[in-house]
Amino acid sequence: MTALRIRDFEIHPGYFAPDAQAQLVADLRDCLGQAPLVQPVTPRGTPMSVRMSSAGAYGWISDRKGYRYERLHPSGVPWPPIPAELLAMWQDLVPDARAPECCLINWYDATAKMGMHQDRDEADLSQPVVSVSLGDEALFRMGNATRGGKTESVWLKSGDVVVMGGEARRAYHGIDRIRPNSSTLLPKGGRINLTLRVVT
Ligand code: MD6
Ligand code: FE
Repeated sequence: MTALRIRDFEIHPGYFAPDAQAQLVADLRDCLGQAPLVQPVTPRGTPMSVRMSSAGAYGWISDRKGYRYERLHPSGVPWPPIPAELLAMWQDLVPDARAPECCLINWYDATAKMGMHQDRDEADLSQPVVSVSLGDEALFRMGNATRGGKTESVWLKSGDVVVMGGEARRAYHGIDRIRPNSSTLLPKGGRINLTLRVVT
């Protein structure tokens, strides 16, 4: 499958075939058994609509104390290792990048969304972020290095991968909405988004 480029966003439709998606879901169940999903709040105390966990050396946390990376899940246990097939994907798509140190796991129910944001809590913004979509389709909006201005949107489907490098690494982006029941991958529906990052 050939990649699609929108600005500096590199989209790989159907990177993971259905059987590979099912294997990923099985591995993520193991991860979430060790480091359960939590509903984060913003630093101002507003609950986010997604539920989150992480795998890897660091997990991304949002709570009243702010946004940051932590070595431990809020329960005090280490984050589980990043599943091998995700490390293989990283090696395949961004071979020149350093090894990923965090795989953020976001779970969306039918009504969840994510406001326009930049990913900039990482020390080295020359390193890409790579995201994997599983389950229900999501409307992904891509903006600019500063808030506002023209945006372009694309529906991300189960198995699609997005590489955010170059100019896209600092671009605002978000999820406007989920298309409920658009995938049968997850038995109870919903969407999982994985973002792999270099943190340090
Ligand atoms: C999502 N993704 O697809 C939200 N961040 O659910 C992100 O916020 C994101 O897709 C950095 C790089 C790629 C992404
Ligand atoms: Fe993001």
